Amino acid sequence: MVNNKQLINKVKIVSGGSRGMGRRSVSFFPFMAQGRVAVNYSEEADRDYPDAVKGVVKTITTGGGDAASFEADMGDKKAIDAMVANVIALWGRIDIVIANAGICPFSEFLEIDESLMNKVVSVNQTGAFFLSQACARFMIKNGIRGRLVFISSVSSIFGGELQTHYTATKGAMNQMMKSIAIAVGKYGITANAVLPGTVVTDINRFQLEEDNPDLKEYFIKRTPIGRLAEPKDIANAVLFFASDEAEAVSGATLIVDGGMSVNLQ
Ligand code: RM4
Repeated sequence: MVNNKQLINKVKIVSGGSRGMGRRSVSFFPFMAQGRVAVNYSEEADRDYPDAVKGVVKTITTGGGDAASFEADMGDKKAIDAMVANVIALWGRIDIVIANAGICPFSEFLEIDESLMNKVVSVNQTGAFFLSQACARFMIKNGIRGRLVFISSVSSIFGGELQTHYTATKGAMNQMMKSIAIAVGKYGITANAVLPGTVVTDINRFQLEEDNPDLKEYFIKRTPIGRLAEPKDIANAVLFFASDEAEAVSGATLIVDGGMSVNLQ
């Protein structure tokens, strides 16, 4: 059993932490709510949710934790590097990175233009890369045996008709994670990926609950445990990868989807 207490004093940074899985990962667990948590958000991405990040910080601080919000577009390396420097300036360390920020504008294959493709790649793939790189650089310099946890997706191994851009970035994330795991292992740092199945969050709420509710029911019917995975289920997997008990787990991918992706026949 993972001992949450071991994580409380560690500094966590969650990209895209103001909403969706990032929010739940942050606020769901005591080890997050009572610890020191850097909650990344993007003003652009949260323009329709102006108070989201304040709510997350409040959840943590009222839970006895220490939290601060850090604005950075995860598609901008300079902004990422500045954010990491600010987290270090505030707390003096980074122990756990949850590279969660991701976008999935459902689009017809033939209608995806260069701008949209570059946006999805820059946030989902290169953003996660440069966040982990900046944090690993600090961990290595300071002898911190840290944890890099990437929020990938079942879409990294299965296709999606309206996700030709998104699935490419998640497949790349898995391979990136494996290579990073090799590169940082000698420093006692691990890198792993959680692969959520269909989890209803802001990224897909419109598609699943307004545009095509039948699709949500279809996914539920295909899920052996009888319900879709929820953000708390993803947070459980994050908790394990972030723990001391996962010291020998690196380069791993863990599907969290209630069994849906193996239920083909
Ligand atoms: C996931 C999976 C879900 C979709 C999200 C956006 O990888 O494909 O079905 O709703 O992406």
